[in-house]
Amino acid sequence: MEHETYDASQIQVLEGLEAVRRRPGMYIGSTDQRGLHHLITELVDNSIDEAMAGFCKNIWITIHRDMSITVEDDGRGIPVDYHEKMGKSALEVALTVLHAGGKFGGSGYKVSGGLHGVGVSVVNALSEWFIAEIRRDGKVYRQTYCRGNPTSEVTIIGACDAGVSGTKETYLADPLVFDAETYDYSFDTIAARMRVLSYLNRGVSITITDEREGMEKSDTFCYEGGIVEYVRYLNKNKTLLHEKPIYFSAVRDDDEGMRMASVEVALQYNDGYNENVFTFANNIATTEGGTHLVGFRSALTRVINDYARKFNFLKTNDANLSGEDVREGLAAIISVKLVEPQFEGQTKTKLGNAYIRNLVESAVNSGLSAFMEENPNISRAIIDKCLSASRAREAARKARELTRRKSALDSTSLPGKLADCQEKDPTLCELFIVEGDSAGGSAKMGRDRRHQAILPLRGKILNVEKARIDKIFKNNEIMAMITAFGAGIDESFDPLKLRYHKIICMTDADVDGSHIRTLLLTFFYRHMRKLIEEGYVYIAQPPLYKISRGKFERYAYTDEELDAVLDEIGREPKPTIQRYKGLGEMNAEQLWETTMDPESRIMLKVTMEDAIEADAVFSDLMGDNVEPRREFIYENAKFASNLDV
Ligand code: 0RA
Repeated sequence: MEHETYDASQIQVLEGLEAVRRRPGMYIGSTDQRGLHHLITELVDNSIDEAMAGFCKNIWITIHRDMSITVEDDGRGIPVDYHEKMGKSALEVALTVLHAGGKFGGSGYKVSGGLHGVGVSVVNALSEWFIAEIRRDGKVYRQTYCRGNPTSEVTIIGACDAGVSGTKETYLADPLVFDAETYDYSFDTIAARMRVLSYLNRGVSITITDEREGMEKSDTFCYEGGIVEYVRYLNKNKTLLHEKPIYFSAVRDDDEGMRMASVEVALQYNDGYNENVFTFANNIATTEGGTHLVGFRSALTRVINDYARKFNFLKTNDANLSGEDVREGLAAIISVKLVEPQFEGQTKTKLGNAYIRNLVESAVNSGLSAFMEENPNISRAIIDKCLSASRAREAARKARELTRRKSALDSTSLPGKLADCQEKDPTLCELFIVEGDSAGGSAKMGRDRRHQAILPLRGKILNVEKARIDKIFKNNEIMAMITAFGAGIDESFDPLKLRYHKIICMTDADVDGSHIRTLLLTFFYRHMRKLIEEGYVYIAQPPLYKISRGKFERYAYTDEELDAVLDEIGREPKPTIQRYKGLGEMNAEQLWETTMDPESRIMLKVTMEDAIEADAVFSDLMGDNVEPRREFIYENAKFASNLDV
């Protein structure tokens, strides 16, 4: 047969999308729930690009009942005209050619978001079906696809008002590609991401709607104040040193006058002891920092020290305020948008472009020093705060030295209530942190003492959100954990010294249990962040129910599971259903077989997938305001993802 229309670009397209289907992880990171959510982000990023170019105001995301997803915007609409070189419409090119999405034909597309920048064709390739609907020039165009291959031409399916335009994409993520066990959307996770995106792109309205049965809800995020409102949000339950966040921005153009980069900074001090500085490059959270953060920090330290010297808050013989001193109680957002961002570091979340340091540094230098000159009262409050941070740090250093001398930080003197395991290889060892003495007793008896250690927590765990480091070192429960873990704390925390590679929080499935778990996670997050980042922390999942009838005995860990068991064994004749309220209700053997036995237990691995959202949650929970805390606890803790069976 003759192949007259044999077309090299066609082959490349297929190879491109085939590669995506063959190795999806290379393009979207993973095929678990995270990868599933990544597809949504990928489409939303394109709409955000359109918004950044000034043409789109609204974005709508819908989770449908059949688990398909729609992302729609009111931008100009992906062009549908015929693409001479490619031999097909621009729309089809965008949907079938890797890296083509949004990068062609348009002006104003210099700054592009997207973690991998792979675009809509990757989503198309990984979808069982995909429908693109474009509104432009008074017409509605539509094209359909199956696993990346067009199943129709671009067809005009109707008319719309001439002034109306936009892009609507609906797809079903391919069940052949994504892991069945985690094929599920989390409204909260998506909403958290959309909230951040709308803070970072002022004025863009993002609506997310869940149509799934029994889960119907909708949320809209739109912040006219952009990152200024983001900073207010970070500080929302805090006592403030100044009412309005301080804001600066700057841009840099290249020699031809093309926009190369823009930077925005918003900051506000509260009277607390923590630092909440979050940085972004092209809407991507740069959790490893980078040149923008370096520029910010050095300008902040310099401006505050200069001011303190000039107005004699620091005397000639006083040492300078340290970087840590000037960041105590600081909430800040740094958002840069730039052409060709370089992402470096272990997780590719460290901004590398060197010139950005200068841009941010000079923006903060001039902006902040002008602000301080004009606002002496606020400046005095900030400097007072920094000075007291400096004094506290000195006291803490002494306290630390004292504890060190008592060798409390040294694992040769393990805490008395720790029931350690026999194994010494940390990779094989697990530590269960158990709430209360009675559960602690059962856990000690039920465990496999060869590799499982038990640390019962008795007294109150300190709320570290509200305590400076010197106080933290005086808390028994915290000291017991530090010593048991053996890896130090804060800057000196070293995961290589950990004595256990699984640290498992085992708390009751009630409000108190959830509060204790949150206190623990807050402590880890604030003082041993690597513990969470590097995946050492787990949450034990004790069963909620025991179902028994005669000799039959089964545990259920969720309400759905209870239903399934009842379906299986029949609801008549009536089985006995015991609802566990606390770990203490189980004896040693039950605790072992339901919760601790590595062969059969279910544990949730704690991740910092979204450190910013987590931090907002921590602040809600631990801040000065009591009300949000209640709300949250009843909504139940959301730190855990990644089922680790
Ligand atoms: C290229 C050129 C033009 C618009 C777009 C891409 C575009 C892409 C996406 C993806 C999702 N939403 C989008 N909206 C717009 C502009 C062409 C023109 O009208 O001049």
